[in-house]
Amino acid sequence: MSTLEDISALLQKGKANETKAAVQKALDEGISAKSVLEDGLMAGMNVIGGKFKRNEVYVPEVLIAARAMNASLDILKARLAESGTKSKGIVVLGTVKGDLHDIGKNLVRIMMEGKGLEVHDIGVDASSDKFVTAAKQHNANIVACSALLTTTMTEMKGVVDALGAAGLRDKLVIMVGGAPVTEAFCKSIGADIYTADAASAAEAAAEAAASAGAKIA
Ligand code: B1M
Repeated sequence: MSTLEDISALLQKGKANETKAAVQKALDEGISAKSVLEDGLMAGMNVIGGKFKRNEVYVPEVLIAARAMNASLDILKARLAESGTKSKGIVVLGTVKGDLHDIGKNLVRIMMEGKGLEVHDIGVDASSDKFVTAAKQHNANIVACSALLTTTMTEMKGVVDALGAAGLRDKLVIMVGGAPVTEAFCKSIGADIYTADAASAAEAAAEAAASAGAKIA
């Protein structure tokens, strides 16, 4: 079995320490962080996702796999966050109300920090009020919302509306993403930017922050 297959298999079993060790081994073997993430960790999580859908595994198994994934992301963090040009920009990032999925959001944070953005992560199950309060408190230029459920993605409209009601809508860029979210959905709720993955989210945020900076100056 290759090291990447090992990572996928260990993650599926929820063996956090062993998954971390295999991730480190893969990096030591010269396998890229991107490949470790996509062909090892995410591949394993997709297998778990399929089994979860078919009721072959249940929430506890998925939770321990998620714990192994989050623990392994800590090791990958430094390598994924390429030391690019620092872009000034302040982001408030969270998973919307009712939604507890945080792995994608955590990846978005890692990638954005890698672009030099200051990211304030308000966690999961974040209400629109929490987004508004954090945006004010940190003087954010970007509010970024993640959702993994078709039942919670609609909360993103609540965030857009709440930012509007607070008079902040024209002062910041609203980004949305997560598996069920689409470009058409983004437009329909009046958000600004949809991206399909964490790396694209970080690139789009850095660009948006750069143009916000230009507007302020
Ligand atoms: Co949940 N779950 N889950 N789950 N879970 C899904 C999402 C599901 C697709 C599984 C399935 O049926 N196949 C399904 C959703 C169906 C739907 O609505 N369409 C589902 C369900 C139904 C549920 C529950 C309702 C199950 C239940 O209780 N009966 C429940 C809901 C709980 C809640 O949130 N209120 C639930 C619970 C859980 C756990 C708690 C057990 C656990 C989460 C643990 C955690 O996150 N710490 C969990 C997990 C792990 C999954 C799967 C297996 C994996 C999700 C994941 O982390 N993927 C998932 C099935 C799957 O995706 N294959 C599933 C890896 C991660 C890197 O990908 O988060 O998509 P992802 O992030 C991607 C992109 O989406 C994007 O970037 C990342 C890649 O670079 N992205 C952004 C994410 N946010 C972004 C923001 C951006 C831009 C891009 O800009 C701001």
